[in-house]
Amino acid sequence: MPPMKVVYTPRHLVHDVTYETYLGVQVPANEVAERAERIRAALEADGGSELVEPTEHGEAPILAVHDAGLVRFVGEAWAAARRENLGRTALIADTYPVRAMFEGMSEAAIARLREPRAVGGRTGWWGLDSSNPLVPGTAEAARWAVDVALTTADLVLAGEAAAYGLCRPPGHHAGRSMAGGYCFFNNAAIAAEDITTRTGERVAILDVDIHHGNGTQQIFWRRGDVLYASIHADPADLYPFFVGYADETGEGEGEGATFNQPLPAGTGDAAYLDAVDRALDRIAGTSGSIVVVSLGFDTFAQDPIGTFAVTTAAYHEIGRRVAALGRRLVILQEGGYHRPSLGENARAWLRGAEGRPHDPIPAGGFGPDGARMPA
Ligand code: OKP
Ligand code: ZN
Repeated sequence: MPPMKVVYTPRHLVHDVTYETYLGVQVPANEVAERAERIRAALEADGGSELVEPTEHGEAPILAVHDAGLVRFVGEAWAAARRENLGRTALIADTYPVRAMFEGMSEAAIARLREPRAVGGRTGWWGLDSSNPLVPGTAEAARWAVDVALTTADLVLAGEAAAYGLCRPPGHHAGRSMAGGYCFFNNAAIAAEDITTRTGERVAILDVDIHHGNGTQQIFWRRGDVLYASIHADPADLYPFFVGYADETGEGEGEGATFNQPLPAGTGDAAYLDAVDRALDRIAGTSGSIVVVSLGFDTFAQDPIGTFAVTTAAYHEIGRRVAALGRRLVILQEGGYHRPSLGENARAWLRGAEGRPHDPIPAGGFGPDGARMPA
């Protein structure tokens, strides 16, 4: 396969996040604009791949996956927060409707709970965690990230063997009615839903970000037509903590269509590749011709918030094995926070998927403009 098309828009830049909070402490943000710019620059410098602008797809494909209230909240939140006149630069919730608050209440009583009026309450109502800053450009960027995902799906539905969408912000923690984990809309879930609706085929989602994609799992939990296969750090040790265990397999029509492989901290290439093979075996056992890949590079040894030890060479091999399934690939960016390695890791993964040699970059690495530097 020749170098694949890369869907990218600079509109992500307005999601300009500076800080997040980690257990209440303000720390420099991990999910920053530089991430996508590094990847774009590296792929451009590598040559061959064609940058494609996303096209607008409107709200309907988002509403096929997300509650209208979440979409409204993300759209209104910044303006509502600004009305408080605190001079804030980001909005982060502090009060969440955790399950213990409703312990003992019936499903009917729980169903009568409602979205608060105050922006603080609304942010908790639609949120998962307090590491998820919403900034003035978040709504716009989140919408464009969905359009990047849907345009990537369009390319594949139009016959491309594979295409890569440089989504930012990422998506796999966003549930039907919930933002969180740097995610606002679930780009991969929206693309998968769009693909299965338009083709009538089953779709598989392979999630290789180090974090379990709780949002994607939740959205398709009762769905038999969308397989969710994820490889991630044991939720007992890492965000999102509360779901992602191997005994979560879906329910109802979806029984057996969730396949979680939690792995221990320190997992390296060999054990990781074995898990990839198991996920691919499972996918091969389902019908359908398209796989959506939730691609994270936070499994990388040097990732600042990850706990695995996967190498750049392994990313090439993972890309190769995923493509060897023989299905068409809608590859969508999720996490990955070691900024200096992101470009090279994306380049290695995509080259593997394209069937091109890894051709590691010289010791000098990439220059600031993404150009290959001599050793
Ligand atoms: C998003 B994706 C670290 C707190 C991290 C959120 C992690 C979200 C990861 N200081 N909490 O899956 O890469
Ligand atoms: Zn992640």
